[in-house]
Amino acid sequence: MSEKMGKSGISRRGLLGATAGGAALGTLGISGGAMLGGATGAAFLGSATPARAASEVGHVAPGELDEYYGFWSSGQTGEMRILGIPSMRELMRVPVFNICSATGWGITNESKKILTEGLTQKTKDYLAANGLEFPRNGDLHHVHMSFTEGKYDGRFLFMNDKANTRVARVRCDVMKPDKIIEIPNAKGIHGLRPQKWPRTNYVFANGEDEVPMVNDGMILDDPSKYVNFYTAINADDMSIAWQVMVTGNLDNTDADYDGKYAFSTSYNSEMGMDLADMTAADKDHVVVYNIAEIEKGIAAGDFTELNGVKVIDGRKGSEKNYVRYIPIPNNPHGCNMAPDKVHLCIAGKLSPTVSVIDVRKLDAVFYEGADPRSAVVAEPELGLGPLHTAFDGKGNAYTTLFLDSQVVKWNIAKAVAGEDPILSKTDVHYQPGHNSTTMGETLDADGKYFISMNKFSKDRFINVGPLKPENEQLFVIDGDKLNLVHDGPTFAEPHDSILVHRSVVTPLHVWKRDDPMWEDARRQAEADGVDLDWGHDEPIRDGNKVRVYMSSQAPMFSLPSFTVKQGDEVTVYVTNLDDIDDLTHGFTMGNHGVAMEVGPQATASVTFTAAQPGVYWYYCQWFCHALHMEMRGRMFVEPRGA
Ligand code: RUQ
Ligand code: CUA
Ligand code: CA
Repeated sequence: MSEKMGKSGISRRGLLGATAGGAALGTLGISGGAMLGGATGAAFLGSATPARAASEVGHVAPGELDEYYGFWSSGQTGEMRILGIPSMRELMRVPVFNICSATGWGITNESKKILTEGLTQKTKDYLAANGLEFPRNGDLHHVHMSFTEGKYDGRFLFMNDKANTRVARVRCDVMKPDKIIEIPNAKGIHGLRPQKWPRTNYVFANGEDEVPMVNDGMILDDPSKYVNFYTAINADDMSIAWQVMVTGNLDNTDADYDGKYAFSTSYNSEMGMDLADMTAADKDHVVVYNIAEIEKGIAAGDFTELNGVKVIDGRKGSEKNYVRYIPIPNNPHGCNMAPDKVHLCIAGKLSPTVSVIDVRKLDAVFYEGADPRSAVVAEPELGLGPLHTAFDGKGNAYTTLFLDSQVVKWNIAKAVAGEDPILSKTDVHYQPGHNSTTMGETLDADGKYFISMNKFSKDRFINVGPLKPENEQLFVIDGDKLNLVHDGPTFAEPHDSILVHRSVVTPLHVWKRDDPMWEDARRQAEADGVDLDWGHDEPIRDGNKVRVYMSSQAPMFSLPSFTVKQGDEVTVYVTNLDDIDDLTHGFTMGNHGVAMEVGPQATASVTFTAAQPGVYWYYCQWFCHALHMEMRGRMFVEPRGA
């Protein structure tokens, strides 16, 4: 067999010289017409984009495209989701902190590398003691996009994992994570926001849980020695830029539109360790970080190095010009910067108020010693349990009222003028947490749609057992009225979302062959003298490590079988040669707990031990062709000593 021929007898030139679908069909002696029922035919048919009719606001007819992307957190599911707005169709689930059977996230070598390389050694050690290479869960609350000059720039999405103190970055060109890092020192990364101005140089992340500064067991139940950390991550390489040690815990965060200040809410300024103590004081605080002063302090060496991170001391009494603490009533939660560039809105949670901070007054607080409360220019009473605030770019704010099960629309200028700011209240079902408006956290805020992300659905849907879905409600903003256009369940348990105009995001249809995602595979293939694009007829043996290279092209793998020995550590590399929209293949090795997605023009790899002799079938698990079921092959595992 020639080097350019696979076991299936398809020549490489033959494949590359024609469209992928056509070449495969021709080889099989099946006419294109016979295949039109298959996915390949559908992909061809879909390439002619039908004219799409304009529709009424909030309604998207079947076949019409949405105007906005919704990027959704999924809470304790650990993935990011992509929705179409206003249809609220769920378009994609992007595994990030979770393990995914469909895509192989957490199973492939490429994803395992991303999931492990950013962990601290200490975490790797105690995970190993539990038989794990990386955490198998995540708690993803906040998804936010990178900014350039106060507007989304469509490059990256950043998100937190509260459960395992991690931050991830997702590439918007392929909608896959490329970096996941554990944040040293801090515990329980909750609030997360990218810097808005001049661009996202930093991603800011709040540590919610208090622990001893050096958490090595020498200090245990002595909360007077506990601290919290605010972290600035370099967005371009996902390294830690610096941390600020603060008094009180940290909940939500946001940044201004001038690149000068960032903010965190704290509900536990008391440093209480139980509910009674965490709610004891009638005021907690917002921490204001002075970015330029912190950078100066770092440059001047005014830091302690802790686990490789430069840490500035911003605790009460030693805050210098690095931070200020602004007293805010009672266990505040949401922290939202208005796109008027002036007003920061802090939701009171246990207080029925939203505290409005004028960021122009912060210079006086820092440099002239003004009373920190002098920056609070309004504190309107809006209703019970205010949690988060969204904006329409027209001077209005929309705050969720958890206890009232309402969203209140109010006018910021009226609140500042001391007038009654409430414009309307709308019932939502039930107990809303986060909310967002289209482009509402950017200078492009357009005030078109509003989403209320409700924590309880109760009686809203037919009963599915004791575990109920959440409920999300999308409204068209119509003057002061909110008109409901979607009311539907979501699974555990979205917190935050952003609604991004589709013009901002332009993902690829097929991967580029030189993508860095599989650079290890590329390097290994080169070392093995194998053309990664095509694969190799025989496994490459290297002691008891065996590398199997194959390509896939609907509806075939280039290798109908391969042989290894019992006990071999087998790595299978699959390159999808199909260069067609929506033509994803997969690779599942039966009874080995191994599956992966291989997107068009992508390479993916997976490693497992062939522990038991016998015949094992592998197959493509993404439906790719009328002969998708036939897209399979055998692994022969020879008994040891045979
Ligand atoms: S924060 S509503 Cu409010 Cu993570 Cu969830
Ligand atoms: Cu390839 Cu299914
Ligand atoms: Ca408190």
